[in-house]
Amino acid sequence: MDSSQPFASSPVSPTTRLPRRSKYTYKHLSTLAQGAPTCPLRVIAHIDLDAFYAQCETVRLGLDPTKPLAVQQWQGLIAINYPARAFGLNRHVTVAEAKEKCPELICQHVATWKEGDVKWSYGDGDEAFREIASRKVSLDPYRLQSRKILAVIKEFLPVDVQKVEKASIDEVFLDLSAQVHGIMLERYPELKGPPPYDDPSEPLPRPPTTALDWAADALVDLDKEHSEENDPDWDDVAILIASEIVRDVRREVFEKLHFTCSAGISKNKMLAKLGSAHKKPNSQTVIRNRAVQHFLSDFKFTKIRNLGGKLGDEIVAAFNTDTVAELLPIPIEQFKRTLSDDTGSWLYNIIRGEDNSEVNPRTQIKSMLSAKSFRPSINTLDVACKWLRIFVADIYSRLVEEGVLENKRRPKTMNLHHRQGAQTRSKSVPIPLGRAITEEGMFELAKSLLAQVVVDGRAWPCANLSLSVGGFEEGVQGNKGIGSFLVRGDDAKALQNAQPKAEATPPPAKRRRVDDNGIAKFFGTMREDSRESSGGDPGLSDYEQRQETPQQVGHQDEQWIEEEPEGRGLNHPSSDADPLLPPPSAQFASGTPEEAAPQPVLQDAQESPDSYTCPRCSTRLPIIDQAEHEDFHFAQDLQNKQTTSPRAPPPSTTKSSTTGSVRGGGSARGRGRGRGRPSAMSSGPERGQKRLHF
Ligand code: TTP
Ligand code: CA
Ligand code: CA
Repeated sequence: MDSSQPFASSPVSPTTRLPRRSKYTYKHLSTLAQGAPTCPLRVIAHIDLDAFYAQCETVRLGLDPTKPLAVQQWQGLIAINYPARAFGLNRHVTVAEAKEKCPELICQHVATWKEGDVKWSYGDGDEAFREIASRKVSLDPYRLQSRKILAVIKEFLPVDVQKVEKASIDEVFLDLSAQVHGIMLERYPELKGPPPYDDPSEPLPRPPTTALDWAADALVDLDKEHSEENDPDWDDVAILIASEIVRDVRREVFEKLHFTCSAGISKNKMLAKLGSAHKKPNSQTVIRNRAVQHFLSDFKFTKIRNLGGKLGDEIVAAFNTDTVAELLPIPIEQFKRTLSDDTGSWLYNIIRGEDNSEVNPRTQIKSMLSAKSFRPSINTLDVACKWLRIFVADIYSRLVEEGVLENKRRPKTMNLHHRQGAQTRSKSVPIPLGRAITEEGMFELAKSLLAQVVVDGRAWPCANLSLSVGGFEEGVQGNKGIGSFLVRGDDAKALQNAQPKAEATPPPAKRRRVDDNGIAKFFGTMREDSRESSGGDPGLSDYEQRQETPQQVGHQDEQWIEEEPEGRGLNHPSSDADPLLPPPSAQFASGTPEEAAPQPVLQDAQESPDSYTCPRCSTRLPIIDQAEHEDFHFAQDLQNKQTTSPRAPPPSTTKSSTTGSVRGGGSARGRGRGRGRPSAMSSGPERGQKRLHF
């Protein structure tokens, strides 16, 4: 399908000698300078690192890149370098199978955090797998390389015209239009104009008919109606210049960091992305405008951006085909009828290679998440807090890289998602403005969120915990006092809460939430609209919940969450089950079957050998609820401790309305709330306090 033959123009023929006019106008040329998405001369590149994690390990360990290497996560392989692929290895083989097929394979396990650690480390794969329950994968080393690569690319491209979008950990889109425009004017001064009759709709002169040197690029063959005998027009020239730039970028990345990558160059993002995967490794593929139909017609449309998931499946079902070629004869009206007007026209255009989506240079992170699924589930606050420590260390190190120490950017909120069975509960809290974000401070906030879950009851067993920070904002740099900039809305509230009481202005009355259980008042910084839901954090998209995200969330391909996989070890985003989210059917309102069904009441707990009486509050509870009940006291002790701290609002005088829901020996399981709770707050021996030392 592609030819590596240099594209040579034909000698000037009698027909081309006549009016040598381009198909493109001066107007088109000026829209190229602006990088307009509708410009027919537009040039976009997509760069994707070859076997990325594997290359990271090869580079980190200083290994010979021709040696087969795979990156292992528990017992699965998540990245396989090209020398290893030559042995037929792919992501679907196990470590044992891989070693059988390729005995000299180097298997490097990803870095992990170990429960209780404050730093991730590299270690032996077998050991990591044995300790899967107490370890969590860290992608920090790959993020670091990713950032370095992005920095090299940005440094290499001219600052004033660059448009770079980080699309995933190992991919970028470049809109090269403006840069290419500049080079075209330098190389072909006849383009500088002005246009004849000062009319921008006048066609440009034809480019000179010298051969275009495509160097070692993979050139996709032209559509049927075109031939290499046709002289090139400016779109060919533009794409050739882009291809030169991309070759230089790739060379720079290799020379500076020793990474190879592949690239696609075409008129839009969708084609460029298909192009980068077309010939790997270490190659670039050029899809000229005249080659688009030919290139696309062989494709399954499910390979196209945004058609890989559910929408693609629906289209396959509706039209009984998965190929672009078979969709092409279908009229737009039929697409619209079947799929809605917007999706129908989008599909009609996309299979014709039309995609006006812009390269979005905002590569700022929108949220950061650190999570762990527990198998088996965890059952105590001590263990949960150890994980919170790791999540905080993980997120904090990323925050530092984001410039949080210099107060360049800082997150506004912290969220904790807690999953038990099919139910996920989310708690969120504003991160107080006006003081530095520290690891310790974050840990305290995280614990306060967890304590809220515990106090609500039904915290254990816990199948998944995830901590995220979000709502990133530009911070204030330099030594500006807190009063020297304007603080609004939630920030103002957070700030008020963060100030020592004497300095704080009380929030407006309507904002002051009367929280019956008093916990909101105790956690002075708790968001007043603190949410609880079964569907994750409604403030974050599914995509954001999964990972550290660039600003734009539309691009869903090839994004990996850095938590343990469902199934056999891969975090493929297209896998059916999202470990962080409940299945759609699991709505909080409807409750789990256990919640919906009336629970048996302990008729005479005193006689039951499986019950115990809490020495602190004299509540009698089933023995299985003992740990949770003790955690409840712990959380309440923490509450009391914090209530008396100078920064927190005054202690609540409102008694928790839910404390009354559990009477000694009565049902401890009312609708998912109150399980394991005492019948009244009491100040018995401070047994739970010792658990403060994590
Ligand atoms: P990809 O770019 O899809 O793959 P790759 O870079 O390993 O190989 P290629 O040369 O074909 O581009 O993914 C980038 C990294 O993301 C990959 O190195 C490891 C990680 N990843 C997973 O963790 N799980 C997965 O299922 C996939 C596909 C990738
Ligand atoms: Ca890649
Ligand atoms: Ca990729």
